[in-house]
Amino acid sequence: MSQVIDIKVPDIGDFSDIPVIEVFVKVGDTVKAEDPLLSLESDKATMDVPAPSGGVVKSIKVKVGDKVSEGSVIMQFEGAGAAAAPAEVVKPSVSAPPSPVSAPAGLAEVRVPDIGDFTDVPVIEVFVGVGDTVKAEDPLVSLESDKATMDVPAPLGGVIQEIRVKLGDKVSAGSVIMVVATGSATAAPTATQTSTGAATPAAAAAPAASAGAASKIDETAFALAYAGPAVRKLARELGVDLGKVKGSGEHGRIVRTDVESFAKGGGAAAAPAAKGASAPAGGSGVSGLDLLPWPKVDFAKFGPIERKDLSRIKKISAANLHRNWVVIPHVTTHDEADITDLEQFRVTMNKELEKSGVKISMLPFMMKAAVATLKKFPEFNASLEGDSLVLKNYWHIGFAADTPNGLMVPVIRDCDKKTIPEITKEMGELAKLARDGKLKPDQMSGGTFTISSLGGIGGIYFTPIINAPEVAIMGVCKSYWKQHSSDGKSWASRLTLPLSLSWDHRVIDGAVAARFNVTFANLLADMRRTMF
Ligand code: CAO
Repeated sequence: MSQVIDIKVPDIGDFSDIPVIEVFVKVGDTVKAEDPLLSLESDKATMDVPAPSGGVVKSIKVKVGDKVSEGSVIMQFEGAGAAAAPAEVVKPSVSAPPSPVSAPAGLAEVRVPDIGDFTDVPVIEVFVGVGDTVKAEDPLVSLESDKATMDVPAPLGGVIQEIRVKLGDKVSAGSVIMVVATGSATAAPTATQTSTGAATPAAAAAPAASAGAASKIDETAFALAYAGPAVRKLARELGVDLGKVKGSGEHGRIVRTDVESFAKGGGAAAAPAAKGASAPAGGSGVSGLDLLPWPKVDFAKFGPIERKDLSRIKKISAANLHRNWVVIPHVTTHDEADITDLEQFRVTMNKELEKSGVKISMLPFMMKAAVATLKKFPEFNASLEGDSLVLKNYWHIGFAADTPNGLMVPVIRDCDKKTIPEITKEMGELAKLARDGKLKPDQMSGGTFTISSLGGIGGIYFTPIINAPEVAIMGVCKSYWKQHSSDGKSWASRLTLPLSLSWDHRVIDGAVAARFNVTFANLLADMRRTMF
Protein backbone atom coordinates (compact mmCIF):
# COMPACT_ATOMS: atom_id res chain seq x y z
CA MET A 1 0.00 0.00 0.00
CA SER A 2 1.37 3.44 -0.82
CA GLN A 3 2.32 5.83 1.90
CA VAL A 4 -0.03 8.61 3.08
CA ILE A 5 1.56 11.78 4.38
CA ASP A 6 0.22 14.92 5.99
CA ILE A 7 0.91 18.14 4.09
CA LYS A 8 1.46 20.98 6.53
CA VAL A 9 1.69 24.74 6.30
CA PRO A 10 5.43 25.47 6.19
CA ASP A 11 7.31 28.34 7.83
CA ILE A 12 5.37 31.49 6.96
CA GLY A 13 7.36 33.94 9.00
CA ASP A 14 5.56 35.81 11.75
CA PHE A 15 2.11 35.13 10.39
CA SER A 16 -0.46 32.97 12.18
CA ASP A 17 -4.20 32.34 11.85
CA ILE A 18 -4.17 33.33 8.21
CA PRO A 19 -7.34 32.72 6.21
CA VAL A 20 -7.32 30.31 3.31
CA ILE A 21 -8.62 32.29 0.35
CA GLU A 22 -8.37 29.72 -2.41
CA VAL A 23 -7.87 25.96 -2.72
CA PHE A 24 -6.38 25.03 -6.07
CA VAL A 25 -6.72 21.22 -5.98
CA LYS A 26 -9.39 18.63 -5.26
CA VAL A 27 -9.36 15.07 -3.95
CA GLY A 28 -8.03 12.72 -6.61
CA ASP A 29 -5.85 15.34 -8.34
CA THR A 30 -2.30 14.34 -9.18
CA VAL A 31 0.10 17.11 -8.31
CA LYS A 32 3.78 17.67 -8.96
CA ALA A 33 6.27 19.15 -6.51
CA GLU A 34 5.88 22.96 -6.44
CA ASP A 35 2.33 22.95 -7.80
CA PRO A 36 0.36 25.48 -5.76
CA LEU A 37 -2.08 23.83 -3.35
CA LEU A 38 -3.78 26.76 -1.72
CA SER A 39 -3.48 30.47 -1.20
CA LEU A 40 -3.39 32.29 2.15
CA GLU A 41 -3.93 35.98 2.62
CA SER A 42 -2.87 38.02 5.62
CA ASP A 43 -3.38 41.76 5.88
CA LYS A 44 0.14 42.15 4.46
CA ALA A 45 0.65 39.50 1.82
CA THR A 46 -0.83 36.79 -0.30
CA MET A 47 1.10 33.53 -0.02
CA ASP A 48 0.74 30.32 -1.96
CA VAL A 49 1.56 26.99 -0.36
CA PRO A 50 3.15 24.78 -3.01
CA ALA A 51 3.27 20.96 -2.92
CA PRO A 52 6.43 19.80 -1.13
CA SER A 53 6.52 16.75 -3.42
CA GLY A 54 4.44 14.99 -6.02
CA GLY A 55 1.49 12.74 -5.14
CA VAL A 56 -2.24 12.23 -5.35
CA VAL A 57 -4.47 14.35 -3.14
CA LYS A 58 -6.18 11.88 -0.78
CA SER A 59 -8.01 14.34 1.43
CA ILE A 60 -8.27 18.10 1.95
CA LYS A 61 -8.46 19.26 5.56
CA VAL A 62 -9.25 22.94 5.02
CA LYS A 63 -11.76 25.04 3.15
CA VAL A 64 -11.89 28.68 2.07
CA GLY A 65 -12.14 30.90 5.15
CA ASP A 66 -10.42 28.46 7.55
CA LYS A 67 -7.51 29.98 9.43
CA VAL A 68 -4.16 28.23 9.45
CA SER A 69 -0.69 28.70 10.92
CA GLU A 70 2.68 27.03 10.49
CA GLY A 71 2.27 23.27 11.03
CA SER A 72 -1.50 23.13 10.33
CA VAL A 73 -2.32 20.03 8.30
CA ILE A 74 -3.95 21.21 5.09
CA MET A 75 -4.20 17.96 3.11
CA GLN A 76 -2.98 14.42 2.76
CA PHE A 77 -1.06 13.01 -0.20
CA GLU A 78 -0.76 9.43 -1.27
CA GLY A 79 1.72 8.06 -3.79
CA ALA A 80 5.31 7.20 -4.51
CA GLY A 81 6.44 10.79 -4.72
CA ALA A 82 4.92 11.74 -1.38
CA ALA A 83 7.54 12.90 1.12
CA ALA A 84 7.42 14.89 4.28
CA ALA A 85 9.84 17.69 3.34
CA PRO A 86 8.18 21.02 4.07
CA ALA A 87 7.42 23.27 1.16
CA GLU A 88 8.54 26.84 0.96
CA VAL A 89 5.81 29.43 0.68
CA VAL A 90 5.85 31.81 -2.22
CA LYS A 91 5.13 35.14 -0.63
CA PRO A 92 5.05 38.29 -2.64
CA SER A 93 3.21 41.34 -1.39
CA VAL A 94 -0.35 41.65 -2.59
CA SER A 95 0.38 44.26 -5.21
CA ALA A 96 3.90 43.16 -6.06
CA PRO A 97 4.88 42.32 -9.62
CA PRO A 98 4.79 38.66 -10.61
CA SER A 99 7.08 36.53 -8.53
CA PRO A 100 9.48 33.85 -9.75
CA VAL A 101 8.82 30.21 -8.93
CA SER A 102 10.74 28.81 -5.98
CA ALA A 103 13.26 26.09 -6.66
CA PRO A 104 15.95 24.41 -4.60
CA ALA A 105 18.82 26.51 -3.31
CA GLY A 106 21.76 27.03 -5.65
CA LEU A 107 22.75 29.07 -8.64
CA ALA A 108 20.19 30.68 -10.89
CA GLU A 109 20.81 31.91 -14.38
CA VAL A 110 19.08 35.20 -15.01
CA ARG A 111 17.77 35.47 -18.53
CA VAL A 112 16.34 38.32 -20.53
CA PRO A 113 12.56 37.92 -20.27
CA ASP A 114 10.01 38.34 -23.05
CA ILE A 115 10.74 41.76 -24.57
CA GLY A 116 8.12 41.66 -27.25
CA ASP A 117 9.29 41.81 -30.82
CA PHE A 118 12.77 43.08 -29.94
CA THR A 119 15.92 41.07 -30.66
CA ASP A 120 19.60 41.93 -30.49
CA VAL A 121 18.99 44.83 -28.14
CA PRO A 122 22.15 46.55 -26.87
CA VAL A 123 22.97 46.58 -23.15
CA ILE A 124 23.39 50.26 -22.27
CA GLU A 125 23.96 49.98 -18.54
CA VAL A 126 24.96 47.30 -16.02
CA PHE A 127 23.82 48.30 -12.55
CA VAL A 128 25.54 45.61 -10.47
CA GLY A 129 28.95 44.00 -10.02
CA VAL A 130 30.09 40.50 -9.04
CA GLY A 131 29.61 40.03 -5.31
CA ASP A 132 26.73 42.51 -5.07
CA THR A 133 23.69 41.42 -3.08
CA VAL A 134 20.46 42.13 -4.88
CA LYS A 135 16.84 41.92 -3.90
CA ALA A 136 14.09 40.66 -6.20
CA GLU A 137 13.09 43.44 -8.62
CA ASP A 138 16.39 45.36 -8.25
CA PRO A 139 17.40 46.50 -11.74
CA LEU A 140 20.32 44.50 -13.16
CA VAL A 141 20.88 45.86 -16.64
CA SER A 142 19.27 48.35 -18.95
CA LEU A 143 18.57 47.60 -22.61
CA GLU A 144 17.81 50.22 -25.20
CA SER A 145 16.22 49.53 -28.54
CA ASP A 146 15.33 52.25 -31.00
CA LYS A 147 11.83 52.30 -29.49
CA ALA A 148 12.14 51.72 -25.76
CA THR A 149 14.44 51.57 -22.78
CA MET A 150 13.85 48.52 -20.62
CA ASP A 151 15.40 47.49 -17.34
CA VAL A 152 15.80 43.81 -16.57
CA PRO A 153 15.06 43.38 -12.87
CA ALA A 154 16.39 40.58 -10.66
CA PRO A 155 13.82 37.78 -10.64
CA LEU A 156 14.92 36.89 -7.11
CA GLY A 157 17.26 37.95 -4.35
CA GLY A 158 20.80 36.66 -4.05
CA VAL A 159 24.47 37.40 -4.64
CA ILE A 160 25.74 38.07 -8.15
CA GLN A 161 28.25 35.32 -9.02
CA GLU A 162 28.90 36.04 -12.64
CA ILE A 163 28.01 38.73 -15.16
CA ARG A 164 27.85 37.41 -18.69
CA VAL A 165 27.21 40.66 -20.57
CA LYS A 166 28.99 43.96 -20.93
CA LEU A 167 28.03 47.38 -22.30
CA GLY A 168 27.22 47.19 -25.97
CA ASP A 169 26.53 43.44 -26.03
CA LYS A 170 23.34 42.61 -27.87
CA VAL A 171 20.79 40.36 -26.18
CA SER A 172 17.40 38.85 -26.94
CA ALA A 173 14.72 37.09 -24.90
CA GLY A 174 16.31 34.08 -23.23
CA SER A 175 19.92 35.37 -23.30
CA VAL A 176 21.65 34.59 -20.00
CA ILE A 177 22.91 37.83 -18.51
CA MET A 178 24.00 36.81 -15.02
CA VAL A 179 24.30 34.01 -12.51
CA VAL A 180 22.93 34.62 -9.04
CA ALA A 181 23.59 32.48 -5.97
CA THR A 182 20.45 32.21 -3.97
CA GLY A 183 18.68 30.29 -1.29
CA SER A 184 15.68 30.08 -3.55
CA ALA A 185 16.76 29.92 -7.16
CA THR A 186 14.45 30.33 -10.07
CA ALA A 187 14.01 29.26 -13.60
CA ALA A 188 11.36 31.73 -14.65
CA PRO A 189 12.38 35.17 -15.89
CA THR A 190 10.36 38.12 -14.67
CA ALA A 191 9.06 40.89 -16.85
CA THR A 192 11.32 43.78 -17.77
CA GLN A 193 10.66 47.08 -16.10
CA THR A 194 11.53 50.54 -17.18
CA SER A 195 12.54 52.07 -13.95
CA THR A 196 16.19 52.61 -13.19
CA GLY A 197 15.01 52.16 -9.65
CA ALA A 198 15.56 55.88 -9.49
CA ALA A 199 12.61 58.03 -10.27
CA THR A 200 9.95 55.43 -9.88
CA PRO A 201 8.36 53.29 -7.22
CA ALA A 202 8.55 49.51 -7.39
CA ALA A 203 4.99 48.89 -8.49
CA ALA A 204 5.78 50.02 -12.02
CA ALA A 205 6.82 47.45 -14.55
CA ALA A 206 5.79 49.00 -17.81
CA PRO A 207 8.07 49.47 -20.77
CA ALA A 208 9.23 53.07 -20.99
CA ALA A 209 8.10 53.99 -24.44
CA SER A 210 5.17 52.58 -26.37
CA ALA A 211 4.00 49.84 -24.05
CA GLY A 212 2.11 48.09 -26.78
CA ALA A 213 5.19 47.84 -28.97
CA ALA A 214 7.49 46.44 -26.30
CA SER A 215 5.19 43.85 -24.77
CA LYS A 216 1.87 42.20 -25.47
CA ILE A 217 0.94 42.42 -21.82
CA ASP A 218 0.36 45.69 -20.04
CA GLU A 219 2.88 45.09 -17.25
CA THR A 220 1.65 47.93 -15.08
CA ALA A 221 -1.90 46.62 -15.12
CA PHE A 222 -0.57 43.09 -14.62
CA ALA A 223 1.43 44.16 -11.56
CA LEU A 224 -1.50 46.05 -10.06
CA ALA A 225 -4.05 43.29 -10.61
CA TYR A 226 -5.45 41.78 -7.42
CA ALA A 227 -4.28 38.18 -7.65
CA GLY A 228 -2.03 35.71 -5.86
CA PRO A 229 1.24 34.31 -7.19
CA ALA A 230 -0.20 31.05 -8.52
CA VAL A 231 -2.83 32.92 -10.47
CA ARG A 232 -0.17 35.31 -11.78
CA LYS A 233 1.96 32.36 -12.83
CA LEU A 234 -1.00 30.76 -14.59
CA ALA A 235 -1.76 34.04 -16.35
CA ARG A 236 1.86 34.19 -17.55
CA GLU A 237 1.66 30.62 -18.80
CA LEU A 238 -1.58 31.29 -20.67
CA GLY A 239 -0.42 34.68 -21.92
CA VAL A 240 -3.35 36.39 -20.21
CA ASP A 241 -3.11 40.09 -19.44
CA LEU A 242 -4.26 40.07 -15.80
CA GLY A 243 -5.12 43.75 -15.93
CA LYS A 244 -7.99 42.90 -18.25
CA VAL A 245 -9.43 40.05 -16.17
CA LYS A 246 -12.44 40.72 -13.98
CA GLY A 247 -12.05 39.05 -10.57
CA SER A 248 -14.92 37.00 -9.21
CA GLY A 249 -13.29 36.40 -5.80
CA GLU A 250 -13.86 38.35 -2.63
CA HIS A 251 -13.24 42.10 -3.08
CA GLY A 252 -12.76 41.46 -6.81
CA ARG A 253 -9.79 39.13 -6.36
CA ILE A 254 -8.86 37.29 -9.57
CA VAL A 255 -9.01 33.53 -9.07
CA ARG A 256 -7.78 30.66 -11.21
CA THR A 257 -11.08 30.09 -12.96
CA ASP A 258 -11.28 33.76 -13.98
CA VAL A 259 -7.95 33.44 -15.77
CA GLU A 260 -8.90 30.11 -17.35
CA SER A 261 -12.22 31.36 -18.64
CA PHE A 262 -10.63 34.59 -19.86
CA ALA A 263 -8.05 32.55 -21.78
CA LYS A 264 -10.75 30.30 -23.22
CA GLY A 265 -12.80 33.30 -24.23
CA GLY A 266 -9.90 34.50 -26.42
CA GLY A 267 -9.51 37.76 -24.52
CA ALA A 268 -6.32 39.80 -24.34
CA ALA A 269 -4.13 36.78 -24.95
CA ALA A 270 -5.68 36.19 -28.33
CA ALA A 271 -6.24 39.83 -29.20
CA PRO A 272 -3.43 42.06 -28.01
CA ALA A 273 -3.91 45.81 -28.28
CA ALA A 274 -2.97 47.33 -31.57
CA LYS A 275 0.65 48.51 -31.81
CA GLY A 276 1.06 51.83 -30.16
CA ALA A 277 -2.26 51.55 -28.32
CA SER A 278 -2.26 51.33 -24.56
CA ALA A 279 -4.98 49.91 -22.37
CA PRO A 280 -5.93 51.53 -19.08
CA ALA A 281 -4.21 49.89 -16.13
CA GLY A 282 -6.68 47.87 -14.11
CA GLY A 283 -9.04 47.89 -17.11
CA SER A 284 -12.08 45.76 -16.77
CA GLY A 285 -11.86 43.65 -19.90
CA VAL A 286 -15.25 45.06 -20.95
CA SER A 287 -14.67 45.82 -24.60
CA GLY A 288 -16.45 49.17 -24.47
CA LEU A 289 -13.86 50.41 -21.98
CA ASP A 290 -10.82 49.41 -24.02
CA LEU A 291 -8.95 52.33 -25.51
CA LEU A 292 -9.06 52.83 -29.23
CA PRO A 293 -5.77 52.33 -31.06
CA TRP A 294 -3.60 55.45 -31.11
CA PRO A 295 -4.29 57.43 -34.32
CA LYS A 296 -1.65 56.74 -36.95
CA VAL A 297 -1.15 59.89 -39.00
CA ASP A 298 1.34 60.59 -41.75
CA PHE A 299 2.13 64.12 -40.54
CA ALA A 300 4.51 64.74 -43.44
CA LYS A 301 1.46 64.77 -45.70
CA PHE A 302 0.40 68.04 -44.07
CA GLY A 303 3.72 69.85 -43.88
CA PRO A 304 7.43 69.52 -43.08
CA ILE A 305 8.28 67.65 -39.89
CA GLU A 306 11.34 66.51 -37.97
CA ARG A 307 11.57 63.59 -35.55
CA LYS A 308 13.32 63.80 -32.19
CA ASP A 309 13.67 60.85 -29.83
CA LEU A 310 12.54 61.33 -26.24
CA SER A 311 15.39 61.43 -23.73
CA ARG A 312 15.85 58.44 -21.47
CA ILE A 313 14.58 60.42 -18.45
CA LYS A 314 11.52 61.54 -20.40
CA LYS A 315 10.72 57.95 -21.37
CA ILE A 316 11.00 56.81 -17.78
CA SER A 317 8.94 59.66 -16.40
CA ALA A 318 6.38 59.21 -19.19
CA ALA A 319 5.74 55.62 -18.08
CA ASN A 320 5.46 56.67 -14.44
CA LEU A 321 3.26 59.69 -15.11
CA HIS A 322 1.00 57.62 -17.34
CA ARG A 323 0.59 54.92 -14.71
CA ASN A 324 -0.03 57.42 -11.92
CA TRP A 325 -2.56 59.38 -13.94
CA VAL A 326 -4.46 56.28 -15.02
CA VAL A 327 -4.39 54.37 -11.75
CA ILE A 328 -4.92 57.13 -9.18
CA PRO A 329 -8.30 58.90 -9.06
CA HIS A 330 -6.94 62.43 -8.94
CA VAL A 331 -8.83 65.47 -7.72
CA THR A 332 -7.20 68.91 -7.54
CA THR A 333 -8.29 71.54 -5.03
CA HIS A 334 -7.14 75.11 -5.62
CA ASP A 335 -6.61 77.78 -2.99
CA GLU A 336 -4.34 80.72 -2.33
CA ALA A 337 -2.00 81.86 0.41
CA ASP A 338 -1.27 85.38 1.53
CA ILE A 339 2.54 85.46 1.54
CA THR A 340 3.00 89.23 1.88
CA ASP A 341 4.65 89.02 5.31
CA LEU A 342 6.62 85.90 4.46
CA GLU A 343 8.03 87.54 1.34
CA GLN A 344 9.13 90.54 3.44
CA PHE A 345 10.77 88.19 5.92
CA ARG A 346 12.46 86.26 3.08
CA VAL A 347 13.90 89.47 1.62
CA THR A 348 15.14 90.56 5.07
CA MET A 349 16.76 87.18 5.73
CA ASN A 350 18.42 87.14 2.34
CA LYS A 351 19.97 90.54 3.11
CA GLU A 352 21.26 89.22 6.42
CA LEU A 353 22.62 86.08 4.79
CA GLU A 354 24.08 87.85 1.79
CA LYS A 355 27.67 87.32 2.92
CA SER A 356 27.17 83.60 3.50
CA GLY A 357 26.19 83.15 -0.15
CA VAL A 358 22.87 81.48 0.76
CA LYS A 359 19.90 82.79 -1.20
CA ILE A 360 16.58 81.53 0.02
CA SER A 361 13.60 81.17 -2.30
CA MET A 362 9.99 80.58 -1.30
CA LEU A 363 10.27 76.81 -1.74
CA PRO A 364 12.10 75.91 1.52
CA PHE A 365 9.43 77.81 3.47
CA MET A 366 6.79 75.80 1.62
CA MET A 367 8.58 72.60 2.60
CA LYS A 368 8.51 73.59 6.25
CA ALA A 369 4.85 74.58 5.97
CA ALA A 370 4.15 71.26 4.22
CA VAL A 371 5.76 69.28 7.06
CA ALA A 372 3.72 71.14 9.66
CA THR A 373 0.54 70.57 7.64
CA LEU A 374 1.34 66.89 7.05
CA LYS A 375 1.76 66.43 10.79
CA LYS A 376 -1.77 67.71 11.26
CA PHE A 377 -3.09 65.57 8.37
CA PRO A 378 -1.12 62.29 8.59
CA GLU A 379 -3.15 60.57 5.87
CA PHE A 380 -1.42 62.86 3.36
CA ASN A 381 1.98 61.55 4.48
CA ALA A 382 1.02 58.00 3.63
CA SER A 383 0.86 55.31 0.96
CA LEU A 384 -1.95 52.99 0.01
CA GLU A 385 -1.08 49.29 0.16
CA GLY A 386 -4.00 47.02 -0.68
CA ASP A 387 -6.72 47.81 1.82
CA SER A 388 -4.46 49.57 4.29
CA LEU A 389 -2.79 52.92 4.59
CA VAL A 390 0.89 53.06 5.56
CA LEU A 391 1.33 56.22 7.65
CA LYS A 392 4.91 57.44 7.74
CA ASN A 393 6.50 59.00 10.77
CA TYR A 394 9.15 60.72 8.72
CA TRP A 395 8.81 63.72 6.45
CA HIS A 396 10.89 63.47 3.27
CA ILE A 397 9.76 66.13 0.82
CA GLY A 398 10.35 65.76 -2.91
CA PHE A 399 10.51 68.75 -5.23
CA ALA A 400 9.96 68.70 -8.97
CA ALA A 401 13.03 69.98 -10.79
CA ASP A 402 12.98 71.01 -14.40
CA THR A 403 16.14 69.71 -16.12
CA PRO A 404 17.32 69.81 -19.75
CA ASN A 405 16.60 66.07 -19.93
CA GLY A 406 13.16 66.25 -18.36
CA LEU A 407 11.41 66.29 -15.02
CA MET A 408 13.13 64.80 -11.96
CA VAL A 409 12.06 64.68 -8.33
CA PRO A 410 14.93 64.87 -5.83
CA VAL A 411 13.99 64.26 -2.21
CA ILE A 412 15.05 66.22 0.86
CA ARG A 413 15.03 63.81 3.76
CA ASP A 414 13.94 64.72 7.29
CA CYS A 415 12.75 68.19 6.38
CA ASP A 416 11.28 68.48 9.85
CA LYS A 417 14.78 68.40 11.37
CA LYS A 418 16.46 70.84 8.97
CA THR A 419 16.66 74.64 9.05
CA ILE A 420 15.60 76.81 6.11
CA PRO A 421 19.26 77.54 5.13
CA GLU A 422 20.07 73.81 5.35
CA ILE A 423 17.13 72.94 3.11
CA THR A 424 18.10 75.74 0.70
CA LYS A 425 21.67 74.45 0.44
CA GLU A 426 20.60 70.83 -0.05
CA MET A 427 17.96 71.82 -2.58
CA GLY A 428 20.52 73.77 -4.59
CA GLU A 429 22.91 70.80 -4.59
CA LEU A 430 20.22 68.30 -5.56
CA ALA A 431 18.82 70.58 -8.29
CA LYS A 432 22.33 70.94 -9.73
CA LEU A 433 22.91 67.18 -9.67
CA ALA A 434 19.53 66.74 -11.38
CA ARG A 435 20.39 69.24 -14.11
CA ASP A 436 23.79 67.61 -14.63
CA GLY A 437 22.12 64.18 -14.87
CA LYS A 438 24.05 62.98 -11.81
CA LEU A 439 21.29 62.31 -9.29
CA LYS A 440 21.61 58.90 -7.65
CA PRO A 441 18.58 56.63 -7.17
CA ASP A 442 18.60 57.08 -3.39
CA GLN A 443 18.43 60.86 -3.86
CA MET A 444 15.11 60.39 -5.61
CA SER A 445 13.52 57.76 -3.39
CA GLY A 446 11.73 57.66 -0.07
CA GLY A 447 9.69 60.83 -0.59
CA THR A 448 6.47 61.14 1.39
CA PHE A 449 5.02 64.25 -0.27
CA THR A 450 6.02 66.35 -3.27
CA ILE A 451 5.94 70.05 -4.07
CA SER A 452 5.95 71.10 -7.69
CA SER A 453 6.76 74.80 -7.99
CA LEU A 454 6.29 76.69 -11.21
CA GLY A 455 6.66 79.91 -9.23
CA GLY A 456 9.83 80.96 -10.99
CA ILE A 457 8.06 80.67 -14.34
CA GLY A 458 4.41 81.66 -14.22
CA GLY A 459 0.89 80.34 -14.49
CA ILE A 460 -1.88 80.52 -11.91
CA TYR A 461 -3.19 77.00 -11.35
CA PHE A 462 -2.45 73.54 -12.74
CA THR A 463 -3.12 69.88 -11.99
CA PRO A 464 0.03 68.21 -10.67
CA ILE A 465 0.16 64.42 -11.09
CA ILE A 466 0.64 62.52 -7.84
CA ASN A 467 4.06 60.91 -7.48
CA ALA A 468 3.07 57.34 -6.53
CA PRO A 469 3.18 55.75 -4.04
CA GLU A 470 2.56 59.12 -2.40
CA VAL A 471 -1.07 60.19 -2.10
CA ALA A 472 -0.88 63.95 -2.65
CA ILE A 473 1.19 66.64 -4.30
CA MET A 474 1.20 70.41 -3.87
CA GLY A 475 1.53 72.52 -7.00
CA VAL A 476 2.34 76.23 -6.66
CA CYS A 477 2.52 78.93 -9.29
CA LYS A 478 3.83 82.47 -9.45
CA SER A 479 2.72 84.81 -6.68
CA TYR A 480 0.96 88.02 -7.71
CA TRP A 481 -0.50 91.11 -6.09
CA LYS A 482 -4.21 90.84 -5.50
CA GLN A 483 -6.80 93.07 -3.84
CA HIS A 484 -8.14 91.35 -0.71
CA SER A 485 -10.94 92.31 1.61
CA SER A 486 -12.22 90.57 4.70
CA ASP A 487 -15.38 92.69 4.97
CA GLY A 488 -16.03 93.94 1.44
CA LYS A 489 -15.38 97.53 2.57
CA SER A 490 -11.67 97.95 3.14
CA TRP A 491 -9.28 96.56 0.57
CA ALA A 492 -5.56 95.85 0.66
CA SER A 493 -3.09 94.67 -1.90
CA ARG A 494 -1.62 91.30 -0.79
CA LEU A 495 1.01 89.06 -2.36
CA THR A 496 -0.92 85.94 -3.22
CA LEU A 497 0.44 82.47 -3.92
CA PRO A 498 -1.81 80.16 -5.96
CA LEU A 499 -1.99 76.60 -4.62
CA SER A 500 -3.10 73.46 -6.47
CA LEU A 501 -3.28 70.35 -4.30
CA SER A 502 -3.87 67.05 -6.14
CA TRP A 503 -4.97 64.19 -3.91
CA ASP A 504 -5.83 60.52 -4.25
CA HIS A 505 -9.56 60.23 -3.74
CA ARG A 506 -9.21 56.61 -2.61
CA VAL A 507 -7.46 57.89 0.50
CA ILE A 508 -8.51 61.50 0.95
CA ASP A 509 -11.93 63.17 0.90
CA GLY A 510 -12.63 66.60 -0.54
CA ALA A 511 -13.42 68.29 2.77
CA VAL A 512 -10.13 67.13 4.29
CA ALA A 513 -8.24 68.27 1.20
CA ALA A 514 -9.81 71.73 1.47
CA ARG A 515 -8.81 71.87 5.16
CA PHE A 516 -5.27 70.81 4.23
CA ASN A 517 -5.01 73.73 1.80
CA VAL A 518 -6.43 76.19 4.32
CA THR A 519 -3.95 75.02 6.97
CA PHE A 520 -1.03 75.17 4.53
CA ALA A 521 -2.06 78.67 3.44
CA ASN A 522 -2.44 79.85 7.05
CA LEU A 523 1.01 78.56 7.90
CA LEU A 524 2.56 80.41 4.96
CA ALA A 525 0.66 83.55 5.97
CA ASP A 526 2.21 83.35 9.42
CA MET A 527 5.04 80.85 9.81
CA ARG A 528 4.95 81.30 13.62
CA ARG A 529 1.99 78.91 13.44
CA THR A 530 4.35 76.07 12.51
CA MET A 531 5.36 76.04 16.16
CA PHE A 532 1.84 74.98 17.17
N1 CAO B 1 6.27 83.34 -6.97
C1 CAO B 1 7.04 84.31 -7.45
N2 CAO B 1 8.37 84.17 -7.66
C2 CAO B 1 8.89 82.97 -7.39
C3 CAO B 1 8.14 81.91 -6.89
C4 CAO B 1 6.76 82.13 -6.68
N3 CAO B 1 5.96 81.16 -6.22
N4 CAO B 1 8.96 80.86 -6.73
C5 CAO B 1 10.17 81.23 -7.11
N5 CAO B 1 10.14 82.51 -7.51
C6 CAO B 1 11.25 83.29 -7.99
C7 CAO B 1 12.46 83.10 -7.11
O1 CAO B 1 12.41 83.91 -5.96
C8 CAO B 1 13.57 83.47 -8.06
O2 CAO B 1 13.59 84.86 -8.18
P1 CAO B 1 14.96 85.70 -8.24
O3 CAO B 1 15.73 85.14 -9.42
O4 CAO B 1 14.55 87.09 -8.43
O5 CAO B 1 15.66 85.45 -6.97
C9 CAO B 1 13.07 82.92 -9.38
O6 CAO B 1 11.66 82.82 -9.25
C10 CAO B 1 13.65 81.59 -9.78
O7 CAO B 1 13.49 80.69 -8.71
P2 CAO B 1 14.03 79.22 -8.86
O8 CAO B 1 13.14 78.47 -9.74
O9 CAO B 1 15.45 79.28 -9.24
O10 CAO B 1 14.02 78.68 -7.36
P3 CAO B 1 12.95 77.84 -6.60
O11 CAO B 1 13.57 77.55 -5.30
O12 CAO B 1 11.65 78.51 -6.57
O13 CAO B 1 12.79 76.49 -7.44
C11 CAO B 1 13.36 74.49 -8.55
C12 CAO B 1 13.82 75.56 -7.57
C13 CAO B 1 14.46 73.48 -8.72
C14 CAO B 1 12.13 73.81 -8.01
C15 CAO B 1 12.99 75.17 -9.89
O14 CAO B 1 14.14 75.76 -10.45
C16 CAO B 1 12.35 74.29 -10.90
O15 CAO B 1 12.98 73.45 -11.53
N6 CAO B 1 11.01 74.48 -11.09
C17 CAO B 1 10.23 73.76 -12.07
C18 CAO B 1 9.47 72.63 -11.44
C19 CAO B 1 8.59 71.94 -12.47
O16 CAO B 1 9.00 71.75 -13.60
N7 CAO B 1 7.37 71.62 -12.08
C20 CAO B 1 6.41 71.10 -12.98
C21 CAO B 1 6.22 69.66 -12.75
S1 CAO B 1 4.90 69.05 -13.70
O17 CAO B 1 5.61 68.88 -15.13
